[in-house]
Amino acid sequence: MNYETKNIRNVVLLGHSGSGKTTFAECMLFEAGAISRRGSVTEGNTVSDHTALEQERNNSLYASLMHAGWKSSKINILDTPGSDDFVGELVSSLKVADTAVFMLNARSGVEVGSEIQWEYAQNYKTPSIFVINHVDNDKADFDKTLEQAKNRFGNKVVPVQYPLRQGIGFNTIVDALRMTMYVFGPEGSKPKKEPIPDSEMERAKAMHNALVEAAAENDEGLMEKYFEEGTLREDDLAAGLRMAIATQSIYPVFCGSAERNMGSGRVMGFINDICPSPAERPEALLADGSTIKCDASAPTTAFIFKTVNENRVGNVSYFKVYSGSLKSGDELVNASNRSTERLGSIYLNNGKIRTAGDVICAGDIAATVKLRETQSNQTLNTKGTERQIETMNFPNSRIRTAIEPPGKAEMEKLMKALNHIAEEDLTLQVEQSRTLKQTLLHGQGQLHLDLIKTKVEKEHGIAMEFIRPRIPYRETITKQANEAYRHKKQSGGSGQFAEVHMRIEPSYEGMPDPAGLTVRKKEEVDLPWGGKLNFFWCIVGGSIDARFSNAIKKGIMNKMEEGPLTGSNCQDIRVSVYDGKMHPVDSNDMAFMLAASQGFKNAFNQSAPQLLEPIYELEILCSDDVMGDIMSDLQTRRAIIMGMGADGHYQKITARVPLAELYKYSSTLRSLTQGRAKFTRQFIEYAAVPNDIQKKLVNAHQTEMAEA
Ligand SMILES: Nc1nc2c(ncn2[C@@H]2O[C@H](COP(=O)(O)OP(=O)(O)OP(=O)(O)O)[C@@H](O)[C@H]2O)c(=O)[nH]1
Ligand SMILES: [Mg+2]
Repeated sequence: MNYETKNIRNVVLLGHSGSGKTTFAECMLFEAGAISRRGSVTEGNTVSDHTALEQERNNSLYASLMHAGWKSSKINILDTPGSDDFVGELVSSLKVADTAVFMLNARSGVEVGSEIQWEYAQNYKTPSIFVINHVDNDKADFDKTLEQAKNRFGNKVVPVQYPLRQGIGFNTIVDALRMTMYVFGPEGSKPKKEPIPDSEMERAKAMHNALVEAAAENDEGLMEKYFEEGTLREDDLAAGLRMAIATQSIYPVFCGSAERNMGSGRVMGFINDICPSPAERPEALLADGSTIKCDASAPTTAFIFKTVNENRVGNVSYFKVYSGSLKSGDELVNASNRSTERLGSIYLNNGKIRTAGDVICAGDIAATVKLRETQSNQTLNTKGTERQIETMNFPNSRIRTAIEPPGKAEMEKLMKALNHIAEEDLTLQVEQSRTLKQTLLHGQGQLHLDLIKTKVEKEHGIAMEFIRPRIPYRETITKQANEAYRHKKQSGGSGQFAEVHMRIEPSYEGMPDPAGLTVRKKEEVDLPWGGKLNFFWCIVGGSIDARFSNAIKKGIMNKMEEGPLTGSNCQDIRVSVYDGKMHPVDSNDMAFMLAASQGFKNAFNQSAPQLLEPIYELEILCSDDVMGDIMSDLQTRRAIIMGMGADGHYQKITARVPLAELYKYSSTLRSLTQGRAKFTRQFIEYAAVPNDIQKKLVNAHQTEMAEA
């Protein structure tokens, strides 16, 4: 069956881990008749959590695409993992969703994972609705959860429903939009509709009026009608709500129990009736800043938001059609690399179950296989159009680890596997660091990296061990020194001779020229690892030929790459070469390079060298009760607290911490707070390593060199 743009609803399920997204998705599919039996997360047989790893862990690890026909709509459902470690899945799903359904847990209230995801949804300006789930839990508190949601997400959070008899006996929902009461049988599913009893009328009416007001607020015509008649007719109310949702002027709240399959049908009805189709969203942004209209009759533009490598199938590419339509056999051109892709089969997904799709219209989401040259974040167009959908931005990595290098042959295989995984997981970076002489993985958290390890081992059959990553220290100097160095060597017939006199100083912006020297030429070299070398040629009277200046600079750069203190990169140094000697026969580039290297090293050691370490700024979001533990842990990490205070009903701590003290921070924070805190980190600056630590590091390096 082909769906038109106006009947497409792209929905992403968001919410803290355990809030019930996967269970709710299962209800949606079951209610829509897409599956005949409702699976459960604990039994490992849901449509969404279909990978072996997810079933083992009873958690979603990947976003999965499903779809359900509901009335006239095709609802595409993207179920995301709640854990912050898999934020990449959230970013790509939000990119293509037109409505976010936030699941909240009525027992635990608004949890930190939902808060962070809320920020993402706000950045994408995604219309959002809430479902307060778990109301069948004996400790469920709908009102408190609603209050917290209003507190945190603002007064546009407006309830549509509330539960009666919440807790173990829960079976009834009062719906203030329809002014109906839904009473469920023990199996949930389709409820009986009953009139709202008198005892609930006052509350239901007040809620209804609040909804009517919210619906009228955005439209003068509706507002007038509302004032005249004191209420709105059903179709006006629907039209007002449609506008309010699409413009994020209201975030309606539903309730239910996914476990008992109570409430999902009504939410799907609302998605069908009120939530925006892709064409009712603002036009999508293109990379060049212009926008694209969701118009099925325009030339085709499709964006690959996710690629998954599947056993025996190869790459499965998930795409959203932003304009036009596509079908199997179409030829499209990749806007990034100009390659032409002839589309093979088109699939509609329900987790791992794929059915053949026909024409996929603007706004719809589907998958295809065997694209040759196209990856995630790339756009395919009808020949002759060159649009590039604005690409997805993934957050900075928050954790890194090094890999114990296996043998050479194994290493090649390992790198191939890792690069393969990094192609589908855009939050994983694989770095072969020349400076640190380590292969590093950068990711979102310990769970994320552990998952990569499991994949490498299980799917690629390669053992991979994590080891502590080295710290990219830097070396610099704090005072001036002069050094005259002569390199002289007689080997066989010809000899080597070069003498270089240099002054080295810590360099900074706006620094005056070196006193007492005549500067002939200034070069500012941007070092490949960051920072600068200012190289000044101050030779007067031809004591060294200018043709040797490059060799001298190279000698200095070599030493700067492996600094004298700990073998780390050096930065922010000015070297002025002001005198020296040449030999008419024995002087050559090699001799000057060696003289400059050694001379630089000697000068460096006399210039009060200073080791620098990377400092990261952590932003930690946590609940009050775990704040003390987080703070005392930070004290042990040489942290400088930059700020601390309430952020909604959470606490936000901002602290600067040396990278060297952040090893395994993600796991520590998780176990310290039982997952009730989240953090982001960002590189801020290089700062001086304290003296005692510098001494230890230098000694350790000397010992390592002596042993090598
Ligand atoms: N009592 C009760 N349990 C529920 C409800 N919804 C989900 N659960 C249970 O809560 C657990 C977590 O549910 P999931 O559906 O896996 O939660 P999720 O939001 O998908 O979690 P992640 O995939 O980790 O983000 C499962 O054991 C469910 O059976 C509910 O409404 N009531
Ligand atoms: Mg899940």
